[in-house]
Amino acid sequence: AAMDPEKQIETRQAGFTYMAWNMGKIKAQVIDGSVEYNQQQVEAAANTIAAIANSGIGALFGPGTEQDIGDVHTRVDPALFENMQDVAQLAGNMGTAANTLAAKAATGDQSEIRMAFAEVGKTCKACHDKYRLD
Ligand code: ASC
Repeated sequence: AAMDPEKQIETRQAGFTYMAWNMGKIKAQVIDGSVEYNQQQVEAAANTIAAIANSGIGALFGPGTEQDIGDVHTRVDPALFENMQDVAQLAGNMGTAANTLAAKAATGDQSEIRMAFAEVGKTCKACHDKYRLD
């Protein structure tokens, strides 16, 4: 049975929030240096991002999820639902970049991780710029 629209919105937001938390861990360790680098932690974070990015999160943008439902607010641009092919490509780019980040994280090469992290961030932003409101 398909998840109801409200639950789809909440679940996709949970996924993106969880990715963002893991992006933040990598950023702190390899970009900002505010937290000491720990290869195992960065690798786990990258693997988590890749798993979510490749989880088929697009299935949570079903009919009825293009606008707020009661207290559940979504920033999605309704235009997303008219451009699912483009969205699938953007999502695919994120999955590919996330897989590369996971592979680099496994090597422990911080310079390579830094570059791969930036590439993942670009794929997040590409979709936000096109299909996220406010
Ligand atoms: C993150 C995060 C995003 C993206 C975006 C990249 O860490 O939470 O939404 O990267 O900021 O530009």
